[in-house]
Amino acid sequence: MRDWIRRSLSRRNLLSAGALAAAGAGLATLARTQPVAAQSGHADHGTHGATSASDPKSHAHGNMISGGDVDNAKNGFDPSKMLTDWETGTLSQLPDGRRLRTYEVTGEDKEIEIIPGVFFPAWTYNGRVPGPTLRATEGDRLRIVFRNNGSHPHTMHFHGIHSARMDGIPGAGMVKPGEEFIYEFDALPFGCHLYHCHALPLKRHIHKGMYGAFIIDPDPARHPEQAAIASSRLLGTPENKEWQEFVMVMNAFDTDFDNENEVYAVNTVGHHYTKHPIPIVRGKPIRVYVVNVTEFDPINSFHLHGNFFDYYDHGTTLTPTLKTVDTVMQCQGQRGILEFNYKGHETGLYMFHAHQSEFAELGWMGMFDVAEATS
Ligand SMILES: [Cu+2]
Repeated sequence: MRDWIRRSLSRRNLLSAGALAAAGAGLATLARTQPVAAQSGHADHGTHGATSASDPKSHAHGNMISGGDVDNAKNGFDPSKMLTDWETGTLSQLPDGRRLRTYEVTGEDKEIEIIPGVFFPAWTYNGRVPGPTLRATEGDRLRIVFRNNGSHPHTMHFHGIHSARMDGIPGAGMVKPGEEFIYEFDALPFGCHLYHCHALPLKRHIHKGMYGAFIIDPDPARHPEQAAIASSRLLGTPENKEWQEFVMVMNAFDTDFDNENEVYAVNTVGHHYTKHPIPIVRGKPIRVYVVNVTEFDPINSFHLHGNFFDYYDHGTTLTPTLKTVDTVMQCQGQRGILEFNYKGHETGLYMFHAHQSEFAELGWMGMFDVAEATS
């Protein structure tokens, strides 16, 4: 019986109404759930594998999508808003005239809903998973005040250039519950980076939700030969306003703590962008900051339908490192910037997803809704 419950709850079967209904009691001890079968449109999806082509609602996706939505208000974050939610900190000036950016981040334990009815006991930065997207400009002095209100020791380890003292590992910037540490370093190099907890056991701290994107925009003054391109990446410039920018953190959740993920997503909530396609103005170019933090799987990937993109590995160059590709893979910690547009396309829904089909079925799938500008 115990084996059967375990098998029923693992990976492909997790979202199946049958498994949840039959094994609800067992699941409750692993991750608090509500029976998904009770939600509209899901009861007839009790088995996996077959797609109902006759159901118009399933035209664009498989049958693994649970009905309804998670409670964004209770989670305290909305994946649609997270796409463009840049935390730029508080600006001030250092005695030497340099710009200082100060961020305040709090570690908190928090239960979050990752697909409708499935809850995960997360450890968070600022109560959200992924944590805030910290955005700065190349060369800024950064000061990150990290207060740990969680139940375990945590750190903030930044992928960037900094001293050993500021590395955010045990012995250098580890913060016990109730305590505080200030990480300070320069925003270098420009690119698409990330931060995460580096407390031990590492895989558990990362997987529990302690990670976020860390974007350093290039300073055009430092790149005179490519100043226009650099300006287009610098948040708030007229050149940058021509772009539609999004941040997508590829993550996954092991809801039964067997070192395998049951739910995959970008920005935490499985299938969110399938249910809520991302509005795209057809004439405007698109830039996506993609970061992979998926634990337990060696790689993750991003595949775009009906289109190709240029790719900037780690975002640390102003010329693409891959041109005209429609799929990239990233190991954990790897990241990059995608640039593409739909100028020559018909309007409509264009899919993007992990090209590990299983990840896509378990939540890592979404849609761009390409339309003409309305005004
Ligand atoms: Cu931690």
